Amino acid sequence: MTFHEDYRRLAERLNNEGIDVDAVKTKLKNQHIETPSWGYGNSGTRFKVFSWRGAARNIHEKLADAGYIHRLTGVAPSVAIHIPWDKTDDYNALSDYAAEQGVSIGAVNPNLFQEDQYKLGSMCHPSGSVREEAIAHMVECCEIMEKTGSKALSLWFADGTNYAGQDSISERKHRMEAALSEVYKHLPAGAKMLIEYKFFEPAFYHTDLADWGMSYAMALKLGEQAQVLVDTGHHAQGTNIAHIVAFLLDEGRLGGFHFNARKYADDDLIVGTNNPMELFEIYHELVSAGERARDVDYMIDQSHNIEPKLEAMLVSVLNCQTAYAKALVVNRPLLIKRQQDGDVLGAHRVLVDAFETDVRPLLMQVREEMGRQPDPIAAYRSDSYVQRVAEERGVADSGSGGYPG
Ligand code: PSV
Ligand code: MN
Repeated sequence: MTFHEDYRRLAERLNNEGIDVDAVKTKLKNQHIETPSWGYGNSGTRFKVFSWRGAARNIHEKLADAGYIHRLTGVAPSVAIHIPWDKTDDYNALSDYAAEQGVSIGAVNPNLFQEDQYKLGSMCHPSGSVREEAIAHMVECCEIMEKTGSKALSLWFADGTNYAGQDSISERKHRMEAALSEVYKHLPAGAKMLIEYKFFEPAFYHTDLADWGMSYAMALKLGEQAQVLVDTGHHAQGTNIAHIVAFLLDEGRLGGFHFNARKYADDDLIVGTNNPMELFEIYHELVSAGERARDVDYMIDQSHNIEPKLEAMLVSVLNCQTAYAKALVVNRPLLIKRQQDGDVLGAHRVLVDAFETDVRPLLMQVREEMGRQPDPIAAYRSDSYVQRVAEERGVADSGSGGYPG
């Protein structure tokens, strides 16, 4: 195949730069991107959900699809679940079914935004009884973690207010602290609580955890198991996410990512499409942090509407793989030297050189060594899986568990 010669030339170039290509390949083989169950069902915007023929209708079909993505890529071995969308009576059976599909259950995401009682919030709701219900739901999710072997409780709150004076911001903060510390006691041993933030939507005057600093403050109060989750779509325009990542890594509090791409708001587009340089910068900070990035969870959080579900997920995983590969081929000794010399553009050039490196032959080689198809998109496009599930499943109504829009 043609890529072998390209790979040989690239490996030679990298070796000449002092980069250990075998070590790079080992890291790429150990990469782990978690896909979300809600990315496999019908989902969309608040204007319209375009139903997709063959979209998964239940958690079993979602796990089967995730297993397919893992078979194609070799780097997506776990699936985040959302409760109650993915609720089932028998979580042991669900874990077994996931294992049969070649995947495991990853982060458990409680849903604290779709019930009527959460109109004014969940953890920060003015009513103590609503807060109790929210806490009980999260404790139930901790129990599901025990049963499924999940190691992450991933929390995002739609809590906030729409108008100045609607509620006391500081009181709501106290309610959040109290509720989180209650839930923290129920975390399974060795598990993480991931605290996500978002500066707007669905609340528009203030959200109770608006940025990384607020999540970080909560995590510090709770304890070591509490960590910040960075969703790349949850920042104001122009925010330097790589800086946030570097800071949290240095503090030992970066728990994980929700990857997606955005242009205007929380657009949930395919990660690395309109922001490849930003994704590379993030991975560069992760690679630079070395061992300090060891326990970070990498998850996709996207909700596709007009894109074919499986191809969108596949491209998402591959884009993360590409960004990681580019970050791994940064000539670090040269970068450090130029930084110390105060060589502004020379240092920048080292990053640009890595970003502009065509890592496709390297990734093809890695996939071949992993026993996968070198080009997963070509493999997917010539495969019958999509056609088969379209025939078997037909068109589900939009209530198949996912963002209804
Ligand atoms: C909503 O903005 C959101 O995308 C959050 O990021 C959550 O992580 C996700 O949905 C799942 O509830
Ligand atoms: Mn998210």
